[in-house]
Amino acid sequence: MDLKGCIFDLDGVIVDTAKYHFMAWQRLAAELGFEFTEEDNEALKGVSRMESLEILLRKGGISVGEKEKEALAALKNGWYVGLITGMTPDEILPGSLDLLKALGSEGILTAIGSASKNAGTILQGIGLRSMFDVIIDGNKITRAKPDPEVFLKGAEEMKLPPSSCVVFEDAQAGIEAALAGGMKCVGVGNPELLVRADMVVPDLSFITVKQLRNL
Ligand code: B16
Ligand code: MG
Repeated sequence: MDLKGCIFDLDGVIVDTAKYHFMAWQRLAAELGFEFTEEDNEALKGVSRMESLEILLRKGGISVGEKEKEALAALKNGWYVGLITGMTPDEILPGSLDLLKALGSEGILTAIGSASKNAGTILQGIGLRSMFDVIIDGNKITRAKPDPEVFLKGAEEMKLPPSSCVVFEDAQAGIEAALAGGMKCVGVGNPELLVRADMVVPDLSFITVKQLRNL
């Protein structure tokens, strides 16, 4: 492919904030009086905050009104922000920095394409904000993955056609979003769980710019 841009999901690709989301959701479930396991948490990866809450409430067999939902989501987010505020560059996942540097040195543009409204806080903590040309996060989009909006906006802000962009994603909904947007997609994680990606790697240290150009 004629590679000109790379769009990275944040949670699960650049950093593992899923563990902090889990701690905060688990605390909310405990306050509501039911158990929420790490296995339950899998269904929340890449999913928006409100959709995640819906899944959690279904698991607990709890039904509440819209106002209460907003309050519960805000409570969880407050705990979550408390956990991510202390993040440091040590938490950058393997291979991320080297790949970003290699892409930069070859003139390939880079973007974040994340569902999180807290992407700014995370990037600030891990010190990677300046490594990305474009940041599209949950504050800039109206439709959640698997809708391609987040990645299409990333390509648009980089002023690139989707066909010249590769997306890196750890969630199946994100892979579907990339493909729906007409982009190539590298899955990051377990190949048995990530289907339809053009290739799947355990983490970003397993991928080279040359391999990306060959997609
Ligand atoms: P927030 P990503 C996603 O980030 C997370 O994977 C998902 O678990 C979370 O619910 C979502 O962001 C919204 O996050 O509550 O911080 O707005 O994988 O798209 O980078
Ligand atoms: Mg993710």
